[in-house]
Amino acid sequence: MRIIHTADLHLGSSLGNALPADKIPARRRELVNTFVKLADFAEAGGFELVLLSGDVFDQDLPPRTEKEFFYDTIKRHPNVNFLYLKGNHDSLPSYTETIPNLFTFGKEWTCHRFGNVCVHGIELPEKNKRAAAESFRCDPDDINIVMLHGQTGGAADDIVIRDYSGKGIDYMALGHIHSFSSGEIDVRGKYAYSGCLEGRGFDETGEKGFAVIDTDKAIMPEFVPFACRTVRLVEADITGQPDKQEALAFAEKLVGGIPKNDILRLVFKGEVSFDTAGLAAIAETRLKPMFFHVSVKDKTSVKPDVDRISREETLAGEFVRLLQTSEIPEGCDRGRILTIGLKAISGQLPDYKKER
Ligand SMILES: [Mn+2]
Repeated sequence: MRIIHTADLHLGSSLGNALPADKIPARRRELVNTFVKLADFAEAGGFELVLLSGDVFDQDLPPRTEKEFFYDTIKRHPNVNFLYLKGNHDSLPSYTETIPNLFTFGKEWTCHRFGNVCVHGIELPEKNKRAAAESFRCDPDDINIVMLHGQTGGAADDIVIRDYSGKGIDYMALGHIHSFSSGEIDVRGKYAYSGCLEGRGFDETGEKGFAVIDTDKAIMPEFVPFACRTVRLVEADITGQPDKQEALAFAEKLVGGIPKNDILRLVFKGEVSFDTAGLAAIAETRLKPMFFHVSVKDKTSVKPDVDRISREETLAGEFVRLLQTSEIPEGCDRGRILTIGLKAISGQLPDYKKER
């Protein structure tokens, strides 16, 4: 039996932290559409089960559009069984009707059987997730899949993987962590986080998709990239670049191979000998037509020509001479004081702070 494991769709996300207001409605529709495409993919590829390991919706009371789309998609794919375990964002039931190919879970262990495949799940409490492991039972002669939502670790409020070892589990389909990762429960079982289906912000960079397993073979979760666009973080170290134009050209070359569809954050880094005021804004304007959305940050530090400035009969010169002969309190960075002081004197401090 071929099975898709996904989680953390976060349908109905506000997306306000990552995208400008004019891009949000389109991106929100994309989150829904990628789920529809996943259902199409499942049906076309003969997948019998789609496991949804929590946080399908971004909030307990999801927007009506997203809610309707989600349940309609399930109804329109009657040959695929959808198993929906609630997470910490969608902890209240949002289903109001019975759908024959939708299977849900609750606060006690529930098992849904499909031939020799048993899918067990429990909606874990916020505190003391460990207690659930003690009450877990299954028949080791079945193929046992466990769905859980939460982070793995060693504390009482974590999902502790070793608590589930030796219990006859073949696969744990986890949700909550937004990147794919996998590991071993014991000699028999594997666990995996599928990651989210689409990256929503600059804290969800890199390829996103779902995991597939085949219970007729040795179970080995395989990651399938599926997002319609990728959020990428690119760091451009412009140390040694002689001026703004060269720094821009360098950055443009660096991001040249990134697909036009993507969402990009470019961060300028390094120590430079020229004034970078306006660099981030110019780069953003230039790169804007190339991507769905671009955000540029300037995290460079300026390496001022201290020798030259220290000889000037200017306020900057006076500041540099004073700084050179001053004791710096412990924990303070002379270079940073120099950078911020010179920015303040030249009136660029507001820009400089905004760009960071
Ligand atoms: Mn979660």
